[in-house]
Amino acid sequence: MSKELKITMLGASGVGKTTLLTSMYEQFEATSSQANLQLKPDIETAATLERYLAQLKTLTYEFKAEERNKGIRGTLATAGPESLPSYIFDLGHNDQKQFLRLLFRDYPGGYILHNDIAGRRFVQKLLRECAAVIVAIDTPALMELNGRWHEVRNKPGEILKLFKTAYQTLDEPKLVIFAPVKCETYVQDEASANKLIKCIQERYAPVLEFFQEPIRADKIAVVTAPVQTVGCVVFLKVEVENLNQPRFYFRKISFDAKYSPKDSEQLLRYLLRFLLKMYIQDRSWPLFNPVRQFFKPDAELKQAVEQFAKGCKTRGGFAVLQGQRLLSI
Ligand SMILES: Nc1nc2c(ncn2[C@@H]2O[C@H](COP(=O)(O)OP(=O)(O)OP(=O)(O)O)[C@@H](O)[C@H]2O)c(=O)[nH]1
Ligand SMILES: [Mg+2]
Repeated sequence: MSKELKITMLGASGVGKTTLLTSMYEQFEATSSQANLQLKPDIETAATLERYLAQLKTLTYEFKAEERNKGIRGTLATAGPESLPSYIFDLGHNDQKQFLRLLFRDYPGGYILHNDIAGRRFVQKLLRECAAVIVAIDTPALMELNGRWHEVRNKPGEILKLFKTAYQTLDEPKLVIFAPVKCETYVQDEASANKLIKCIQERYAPVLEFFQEPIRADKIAVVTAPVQTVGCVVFLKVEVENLNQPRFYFRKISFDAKYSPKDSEQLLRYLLRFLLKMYIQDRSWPLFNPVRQFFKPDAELKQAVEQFAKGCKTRGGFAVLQGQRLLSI
């Protein structure tokens, strides 16, 4: 039986789902090898994400940029949800044959809208079958003007409805990572980073309350993990166009600033920490059978993952909001 585990992105259009996936890819190989782990993308995955990486780097070409005319293009699925690829990464150790296949799913953000029946059904299915969910957050929309554009951009109401359907009854534990993107402006010091966490707790309160309900509180781990996907581009201003649509403008921190992403490997560290804990707990959760087969009986591998997972940040905007027990190794 193949050892596969699924992880899905979640978020509205343009919040940064594909960017997060791309910046994780960019950092995976480097960081995992430091921990004596190998995380290899398959050929299609590498080709597609390399292309997105080149697009993402264009964000640093101009000093001032209005979003959407630079960077990654919106994800399309012309042939419907089933035509969307999985992004495949094989996690291994010491070039051993034994590996765990991580399947990441991404899709057009329009799928979370209430009028997209097929898209929503697809996202709900992903939420049920995935061990972990990465909720991408458009941070300038969350933070600027007291969150005036948060609803319009991040659609927290639709996110809540999707979780309410998919997580009504949970048989196995889940990891939910709230990942603020385009957050360079808001994590430059500890005080601003703590303000960012507080805003997430306030503006996603209904979702967090749903996760804390007794029937599921012990089965969901919730983490905040701000990822600086470009590193050198910060928020400049927001202007309101026709139809009351906000347009966000960004600028580079200096003319010659280069593409310098930060912390995208933290998403992998928290994910592996959670999977390792599921293995250690050794409960008969079918979703985690692949993890059991992967770790058993390889003590060295377990140690390598433990080492890697110990690198999880808990400051600078990183925090475990719920389910510490599901992450303590
Ligand atoms: N300013 C700024 N823009 C960014 C950053 N990261 C990504 N972007 C841009 O934000 C836009 C949206 O990012 P995407 O990753 O395409 O968003 P998405 O959630 O995949 O959007 P859909 O595919 O349409 O659902 C793109 O144009 C990115 O290039 C960042 O750190 N700063
Ligand atoms: Mg996309």
